[in-house]
Amino acid sequence: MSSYKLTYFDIDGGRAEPVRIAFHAAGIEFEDERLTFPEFGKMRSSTRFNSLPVLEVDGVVVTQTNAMCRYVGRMADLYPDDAREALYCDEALEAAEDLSHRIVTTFGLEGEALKAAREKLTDGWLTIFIKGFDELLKRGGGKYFADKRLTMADLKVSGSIRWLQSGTLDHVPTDLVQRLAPALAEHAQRIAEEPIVVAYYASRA
Ligand SMILES: N[C@@H](CCC(=O)N[C@@H](CS)C(=O)NCC(=O)O)C(=O)O
Repeated sequence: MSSYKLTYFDIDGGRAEPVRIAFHAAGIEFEDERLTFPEFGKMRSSTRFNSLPVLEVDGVVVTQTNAMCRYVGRMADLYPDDAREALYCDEALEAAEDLSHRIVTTFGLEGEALKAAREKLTDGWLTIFIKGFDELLKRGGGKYFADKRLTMADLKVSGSIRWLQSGTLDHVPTDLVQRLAPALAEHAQRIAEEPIVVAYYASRA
């Protein structure tokens, strides 16, 4: 039996969260190493690309969240077998990564500079990505992004949407998604209520 260790920040969210949920859904035990930000600061330069998450599979280190999403997603039956549906799933996974990178460019700013950057982000990239995800959801049939069933794409994109709605991103209106794409807001809520997601958080309680 293989051993798995997933290292990420001590938050219930972010890049590693879909991977944690998928491990749990697959019934695969894994070491869930959770670091504080200062702890990460100390070991940052020892990670391959100076970032988290890092997954160890039988002691072999792997990086890149979407690679992990596909790998663990297959084991959890949360990744399409069909090549076309996998393409759709991947498109949503990669777009969610791009969205994170756009948001991260505003980290570290303060005061008026932060306000200006977040307002520009809201009217620019956030609007573009929200509308884009809405389009992907419509293409998938309105309920899921791919394969007419729950996949890693739903777990990942709904996490991003909940982040936008959370109020933790100062100057990003929490009702932005609801205003621009109500179906996407409804999707995020529905995915949070999916049995495998509920079961994962129950296991954390
Ligand atoms: N392409 C990488 C990006 C990883 C990444 O940027 N992770 C963030 C945390 S979610 C990080 O470690 N940032 C620390 C830093 O840039 O110093 C992936 O998909 O895993």
